Amino acid sequence: MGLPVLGEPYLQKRETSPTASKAWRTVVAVPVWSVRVGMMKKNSLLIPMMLALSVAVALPHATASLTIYTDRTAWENAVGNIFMTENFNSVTPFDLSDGLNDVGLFDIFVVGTANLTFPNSIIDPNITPNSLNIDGTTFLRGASLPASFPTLIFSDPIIGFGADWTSPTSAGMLTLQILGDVVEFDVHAPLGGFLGVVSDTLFTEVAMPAQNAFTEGYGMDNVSFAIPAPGALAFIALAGLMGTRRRRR
Ligand SMILES: [Ca+2]
Ligand SMILES: [Ca+2]
Repeated sequence: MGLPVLGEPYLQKRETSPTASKAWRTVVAVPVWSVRVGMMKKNSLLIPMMLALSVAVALPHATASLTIYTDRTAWENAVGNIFMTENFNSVTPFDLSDGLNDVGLFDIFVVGTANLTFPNSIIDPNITPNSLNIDGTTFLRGASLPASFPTLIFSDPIIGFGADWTSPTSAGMLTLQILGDVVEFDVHAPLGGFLGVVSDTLFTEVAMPAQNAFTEGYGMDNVSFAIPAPGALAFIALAGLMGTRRRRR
């Protein structure tokens, strides 16, 4: 895949992080903002891209406060019923490559080297029947390790994300990581089903690494995401500024 690609430098940075679960948490706790600022010194070619991203996201702070939903209707109401859904049903089945893959309404970046014995794949159940399938239609069969996993990359900043899942809680223990916050499936969706979040901070990436050194296999389909309305954006920026002021006192 060619460079530069939105999100790729950050992801490559994370790719070099230690695989141990404890160390991983330490690394992801580093604010996204500081990682990107640090990289600007190393590669001046990245500066225009970083600036563009900074303006687009305009993050007042780099960590998000996430509200978790296990009911799809409740999530839809929380984002004001303004969202889009990718069900993969128009995607021609293929195995995801390392790096960036164009998948319908968003991209999927495979961090690290995809597991060849249990690949990250967009699977059509008519071609490859699979127990991880969710509703009998094309879906993502995911495979994640701590340092090898798919990350969803959205072209516009979003405020909410959710999907239907199967079997995210085997030995590997799938997590969602959004702006350094970790959402664990074992607590919120032990048997699969809907898991979604609404954030107080805009984000463009949803990483899906496993916590442990076991490959976590899972299914994902009906990926919904919410791009806030302009009025909501102003409210988010105001809330962020107020939070910043509060912390300075
Ligand atoms: Ca589908
Ligand atoms: Ca599993």
